[in-house]
Amino acid sequence: MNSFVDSSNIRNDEDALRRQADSDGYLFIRNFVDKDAILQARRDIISVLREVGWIDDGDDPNETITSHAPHVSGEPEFSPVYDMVQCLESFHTLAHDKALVSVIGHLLGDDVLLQPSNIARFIFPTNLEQTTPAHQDFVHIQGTPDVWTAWLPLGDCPHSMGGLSVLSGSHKHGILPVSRSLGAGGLRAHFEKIGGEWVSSPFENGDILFFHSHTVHKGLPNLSGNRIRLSVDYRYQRASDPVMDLVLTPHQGRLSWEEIYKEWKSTEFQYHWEKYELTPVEKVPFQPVEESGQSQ
Ligand SMILES: O=C(O)CCC(=O)C(=O)O
Repeated sequence: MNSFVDSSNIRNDEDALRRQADSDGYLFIRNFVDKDAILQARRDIISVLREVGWIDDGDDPNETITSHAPHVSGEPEFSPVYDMVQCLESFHTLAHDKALVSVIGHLLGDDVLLQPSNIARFIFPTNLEQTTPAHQDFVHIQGTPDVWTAWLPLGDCPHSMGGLSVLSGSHKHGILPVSRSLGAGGLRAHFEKIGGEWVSSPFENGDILFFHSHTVHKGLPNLSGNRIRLSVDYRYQRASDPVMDLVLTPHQGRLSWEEIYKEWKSTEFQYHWEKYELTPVEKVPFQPVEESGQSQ
């Protein structure tokens, strides 16, 4: 697979970033996000996953070796652990990284809204059929097409751990039909007819990928054999655009914001979206098609 186009050398050039984002539907920038903030979130998540036994005990607080049976989002055992991670201040604070938000400002303008429903992912190495299928985020987050996702692994992510791949230029083809699938989101986009090239690169700590809500992308299998891949995805839009009501609630909807904020030390980023007058809209269900092309 070919590498991402590397936009590191245009990181401060607003027009060039916009041109690149418009051309390929994504931006990949190396060595960009505050590494200490990433490592703090990584350590906090690892500490939760150690507490529940999903990551093996060891001397290195940054290590994600697992000998535990795999778990995926949607299983009853997954939810309480995911909710513990949702309560971590460092995980939500990272979404406000100044460099990261400045790129979104270049793409969208000044009134940037971070959709508060931040997502953490822990991808086990042993259930590869649950690798995130090719999809467009718009199907899940709606509101406005002008949403940009920031995806970053928490720490290094060599090819052996998978990572994320993007179908370059696919954001120009509108919303594609979907079928039910295993893996995060549960829906697979029918991208086969639109052409384009799948691209990806290994990530080092601090590297980041941005992509448009219409850009087709997929997870790559975690082939490390024994390590959990940790990553986050954060989503940004204009505050003046409609926003789907569900993304204003904590991801997966079990906790309240009060519960999430209970142990936080700072109030700086709590209820950050309330300074805007938002236009919430309801989610419109997408009808999956059968693989034969028949509507269900
Ligand atoms: O990390 C993954 O496996 C999937 C992430 C993703 O698809 C997304 O951020 O939309």
